[in-house]
Amino acid sequence: MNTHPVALTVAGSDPSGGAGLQADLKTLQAVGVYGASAVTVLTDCNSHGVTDVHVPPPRFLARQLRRVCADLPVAAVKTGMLFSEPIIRVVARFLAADPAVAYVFDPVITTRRGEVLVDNAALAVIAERLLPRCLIATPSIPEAGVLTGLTIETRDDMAQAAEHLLELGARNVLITGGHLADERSPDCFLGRDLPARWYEGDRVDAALHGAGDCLSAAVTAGLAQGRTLPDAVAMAKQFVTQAAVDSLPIGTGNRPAAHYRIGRAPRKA
Ligand code: PXL
Repeated sequence: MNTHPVALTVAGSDPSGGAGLQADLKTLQAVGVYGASAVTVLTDCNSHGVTDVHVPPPRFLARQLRRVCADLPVAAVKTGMLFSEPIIRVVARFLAADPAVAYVFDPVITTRRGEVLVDNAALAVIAERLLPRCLIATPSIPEAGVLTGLTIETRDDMAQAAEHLLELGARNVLITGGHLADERSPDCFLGRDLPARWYEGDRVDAALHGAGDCLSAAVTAGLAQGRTLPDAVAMAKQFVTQAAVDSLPIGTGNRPAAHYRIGRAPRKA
């Protein structure tokens, strides 16, 4: 009998390993979940940013999704970089076919530096097709701003944007506070059937690469393990805060969140 939880990330490839599906798989592994990945797009990316994107045929993504799910007992799915409208439509069809699977929607729209990771046609359908299906959406402040059209500068703005995202169809939303001009880095949770709350976290004074991917992957891992949503989010917030504290300048650009260090065997003395 299979007793090990399985989660699937549907995301773009970051060959430098700090963001995208590579960050998701490392996070799933660190939390103790078997990670599968279906690739949406290939980026030419490193810790300095994305310079190019190659988009394989969307029907190839549909085939990956079909074959992985025919094989593995996927308990939770997250999406990351989807990039184009045809890809979003493939993902929406896939998720509609299995309404029971827990779905975490990380609306990867911009990088921390403001690079746009979706094309214009995709922006129009991303909220319409995916927000109503997800168990939780996890936008950053700039991403929540794009989805709602609101300017978000304060905690009150975050709470208002979260309400707006519920009105747009999300069941639960966690707006991450990494971009807030604040000494802390609070995440704002709002749900239809759960109490609103703030997940507090210390701000780490380092420019990070892939921290948002790490958070949404950890939420997905928690759900695959059978945790409740509030428990999965609390675990994920703790995980990503530790991954930020532990981050190292592995490359010459932003620091990858240290999903790769958590849970490792202690070094020999
Ligand atoms: O962290 C956002 C992100 C997601 N997915 C891919 C990326 C990036 C940022 O660089 O390259 C593939």
